[in-house]
Amino acid sequence: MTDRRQFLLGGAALALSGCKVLDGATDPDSRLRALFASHEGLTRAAQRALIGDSLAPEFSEADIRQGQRPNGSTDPSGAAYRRMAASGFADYRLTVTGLVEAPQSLSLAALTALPSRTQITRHDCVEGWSSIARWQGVPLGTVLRLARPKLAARYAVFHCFDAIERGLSGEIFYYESIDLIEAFHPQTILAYAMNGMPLPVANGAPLRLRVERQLGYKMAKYVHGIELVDSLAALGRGRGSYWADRGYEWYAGI
Ligand SMILES: Nc1nc2c(c(=O)[nH]1)N[C@H]1C(S)=C(S)[C@@H](COP(=O)(O)O)O[C@H]1N2
Ligand SMILES: [Mo]
Repeated sequence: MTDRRQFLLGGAALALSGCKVLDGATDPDSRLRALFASHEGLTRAAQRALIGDSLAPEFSEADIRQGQRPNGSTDPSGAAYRRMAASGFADYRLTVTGLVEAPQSLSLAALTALPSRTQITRHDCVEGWSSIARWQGVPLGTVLRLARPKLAARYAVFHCFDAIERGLSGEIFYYESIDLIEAFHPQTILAYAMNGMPLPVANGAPLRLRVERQLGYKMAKYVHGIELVDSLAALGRGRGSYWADRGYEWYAGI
């Protein structure tokens, strides 16, 4: 409110003072300067209201009370995944495809060689439980920058190894998506370690997404592919994620 009022007052001052405004701009006490300052404040407030500037809370080691409870898929049964797991994910590749200038195929060694971020955060599952754990991984933004997103890219889609459903029409593999603002958020990481250990299979080995401002189902486990797209219409039933296609929110803000 204050910003808005100052902005309006500043506008009136500008209109009244006519051609003197440029001189006034060098005077530190001038209303014109106040106008510029409050206008900057307004722009920042408007942008933040739109894109969100919040960091999810981070905790201390002492807040980690129990292991991360595995939920959803906990042991993908596909032959390719089982083979990879048996060899310690030595053959694992993360692909980055779609609307990018430089498609990527990254080994775990390549991913862990990139600068990492570690964060102790709380995971909230829509089913009503939470747990605090320490996650280490490479910021998703770092990986996307390697692939150089094209201007048309709007969403990052995550393709996973686990068949979450087996029906008459075949297997449905878990899929999720976030927009590029969330993708470049500093706490959005591709985690390969949890509580100081390599990520266990039950929690999404070898690589799982952490999107700390949203609910657990957004945090795709067993990720093998990231695809940049301009629309979610062609994915699943068109709402952007396995669970969004089944009635949950696509933007699952906490
Ligand atoms: N690939 C994949 N990712 C997934 C799921 C899943 O079944 N498959 N379940 C989701 C849900 S509902 C939750 S709460 C978290 C659970 O993560 P955790 O097993 O590490 O606790 O993973 C999410 N990501
Ligand atoms: Mo969940």
